[in-house]
Amino acid sequence: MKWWQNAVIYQVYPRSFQDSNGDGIGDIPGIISRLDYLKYLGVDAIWLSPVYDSPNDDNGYDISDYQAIHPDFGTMEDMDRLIDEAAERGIRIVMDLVVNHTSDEHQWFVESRKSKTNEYRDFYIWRDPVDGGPPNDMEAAFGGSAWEYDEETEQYYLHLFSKKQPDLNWENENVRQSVYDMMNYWLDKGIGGFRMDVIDLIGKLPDEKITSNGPKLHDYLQELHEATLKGRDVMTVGETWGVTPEAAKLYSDPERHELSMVFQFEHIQLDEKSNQSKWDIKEIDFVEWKEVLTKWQIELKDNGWNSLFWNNHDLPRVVSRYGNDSEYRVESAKLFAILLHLMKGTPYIFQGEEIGMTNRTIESIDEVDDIESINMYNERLDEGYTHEELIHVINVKGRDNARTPMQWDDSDQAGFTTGTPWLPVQPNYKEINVEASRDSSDSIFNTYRQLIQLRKHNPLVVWGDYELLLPDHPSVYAYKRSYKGKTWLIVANVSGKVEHLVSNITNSVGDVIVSNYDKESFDPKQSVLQPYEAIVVELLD
Ligand code: TEU
Ligand code: CA
Repeated sequence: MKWWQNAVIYQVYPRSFQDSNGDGIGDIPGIISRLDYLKYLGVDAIWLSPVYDSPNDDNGYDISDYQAIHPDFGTMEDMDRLIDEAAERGIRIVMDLVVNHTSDEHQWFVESRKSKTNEYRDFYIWRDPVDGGPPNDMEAAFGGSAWEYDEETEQYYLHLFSKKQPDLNWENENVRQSVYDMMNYWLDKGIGGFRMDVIDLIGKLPDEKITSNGPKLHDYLQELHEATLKGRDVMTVGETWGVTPEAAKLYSDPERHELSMVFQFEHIQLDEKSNQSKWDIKEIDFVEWKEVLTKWQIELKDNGWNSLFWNNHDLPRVVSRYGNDSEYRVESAKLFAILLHLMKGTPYIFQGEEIGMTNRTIESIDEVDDIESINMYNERLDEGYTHEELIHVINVKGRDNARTPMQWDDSDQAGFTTGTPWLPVQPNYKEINVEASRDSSDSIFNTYRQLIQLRKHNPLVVWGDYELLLPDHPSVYAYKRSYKGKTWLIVANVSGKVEHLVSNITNSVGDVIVSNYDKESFDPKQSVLQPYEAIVVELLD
């Protein structure tokens, strides 16, 4: 068994976690000051979103120096101390690895754009104009063409994200070797591994307009493994938006020596109209949602490994998105925790999820920080969308939802900063905060704590087979996990209505293992489920 197979990972978005010096920006000393909290929660590792030097065009996902810490976040000494102090508490630090692209202010790109013969020219993807315009019609994720013209050398460079994020040319062996050297620098510091940003794009063939899953992708990853990860007890998780279960096995089958696991986003994308964008939203079909989650549980059960998540720094808050963030906030937040943490794979908690933090509501585009939302707003306003519909969709899907400051207590600025936070604290912090949650036994926080301990102490949670029950039920999600003759039943009413459940499960039932309604018994043959009720029981013979 690998350490990450019964681990729970906690994602820290450093700008918004804890400020230590009153400049309104979260920082590494701030994270260190909260390690005891994370230890108490019980997590095994922190996935740390980028803390490297960056002009912050995309909040740190545009890196200008992989081996320097952004002064906003602290110094390399602070970083080394974070790794050590976390280790003392049994927590590993998993670094964000953003190597599909760099910042345009990275020294490699500064050199590259100087001349066609510069030794760094081929570190990036440069092409001649075609008919006086860009080489082809590829689009960037943050709007506009993926090609940017550079006057200096009269060629275009490729950027799949913002124009300040030029794509690295992975076909160049020197690029790959430089990335491996940088990775080894971090691995030698004793980090716990890497989360690999949009790693499925590195095998791109821009001339053929192929971006994800290019032909050499897996060769590169095997080479990367050999050069960096081999023989080290670390975990890796690739961010792969376009992955299928078949491809996920290619990444995560241990025999292939690539990655520990990938993030797949199929369940996340079920609220998008087909072949449109994240902003073109539709109602989720609940039965389909269960089917998709089940498919991944079944497909990766033997030769691969799943990551389990509802949230990250790019996604809206789970309780607002799939649950009910007003009347049933506590119940529905616990329900989604229970559903996810009883599945097979490695669960991830995004900061604030463990206290049921909610989406942010804005009225004006001036309130938005995120480049993705701002560019979309401007582009679509020109195309004729109304202000109201655009603000609505930003409130539903925008990335700032996840990025508001962590709510620690009910003091000014929620205990996040003594200054003015870079993004406003949510007005609901007086009620929703760590201090209010930590010491109350029936809090969302304590449900997360309990679920983490269940995984630690029950091999069934880590290894058990998964079976979906009542697949066509329009509001109940029920599944079984079984391992070595033991079976647990998980039942959740994913609706705000009372549900009368009838099933053909004839087993007698053991103790209640988890419940978000304090239930002491449960009859699966026939029962009444309260709004957003979730319960876990053992099935006996
Ligand atoms: O995200 C990948 C990505 O494709 C996002 O643009 C995604 O489509 C969108 O945000 C979903 O809401 C990764 C990082 O997680 C993101 O923060 C970065 O902006 C992006 O890569 C570029 O590095
Ligand atoms: Ca600070």
